[in-house]
Amino acid sequence: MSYKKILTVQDISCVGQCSLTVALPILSATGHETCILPSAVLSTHTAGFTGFTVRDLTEDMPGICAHWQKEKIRFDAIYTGYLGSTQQIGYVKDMLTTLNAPEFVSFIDPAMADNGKLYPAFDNEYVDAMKTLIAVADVILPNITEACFLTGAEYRESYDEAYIDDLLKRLAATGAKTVILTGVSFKEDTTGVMVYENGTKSYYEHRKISKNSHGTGDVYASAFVGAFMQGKSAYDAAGIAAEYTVRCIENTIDDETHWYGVKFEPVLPYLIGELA
Ligand code: PXL
Repeated sequence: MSYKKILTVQDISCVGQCSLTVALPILSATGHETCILPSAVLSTHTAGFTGFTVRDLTEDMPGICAHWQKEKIRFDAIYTGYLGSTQQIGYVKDMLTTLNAPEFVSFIDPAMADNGKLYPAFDNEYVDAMKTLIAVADVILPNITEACFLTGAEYRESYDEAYIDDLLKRLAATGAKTVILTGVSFKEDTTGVMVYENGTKSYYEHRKISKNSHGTGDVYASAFVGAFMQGKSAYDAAGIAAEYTVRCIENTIDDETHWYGVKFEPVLPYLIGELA
């Protein structure tokens, strides 16, 4: 197994099983050193809880990065998720060229929208800044809603393969090298992931669970990054992450009290086994 040093930049939702509380354990389980840069601290995530507190950590970022540069700390990969402000997107762009080790890989999960809507904290200015970040990314992991916001394509709930092909081409035209488009479903009982690299697409199809779960985008992206950094191809990593995420949802679906996230922890041995 290879052992990489990965920096993940996303928020700490203290309760809610998303962002850093998901990325850190999953990346560690996939065998990598995981460093964190919290973008904000929230009492909970913003999808379903009300009255949550938010502390934006934008102001702390330049000092933290300057210290790392002084210490000559470099990362094999940077993986970003939910960011705290538009200004942070600029800081992250700088990090891709100041904190990068040789053979560096950047993974950008736009983490800003779902089901046709932006998350409450974000606006068009944030979307425009995110466009500039995905343009310099090695791998991007949008869902269909995010893909539409990032490319100006019309959001559709039902679609055909031609619509997805158009989205993939638009995403690649932004400059991102590898596109992992999640939540692509052509049939009632299956969904999947489109992997688009060098003008070639491949589809990983898997069973669909009707329940809409929170935090699964973060579970998916974290497992993908961990597997990819273990040397898996984008397609194999996409499949491993999908199978892991489906099992996490299945492990949670019968527990109505657990509506805010998925119980991903007991399924970690499965993920580890896939990478052994
Ligand atoms: O899972 C994405 C996410 C991350 N962080 C916060 C969120 C969400 C989704 O709503 O609210 C704070």
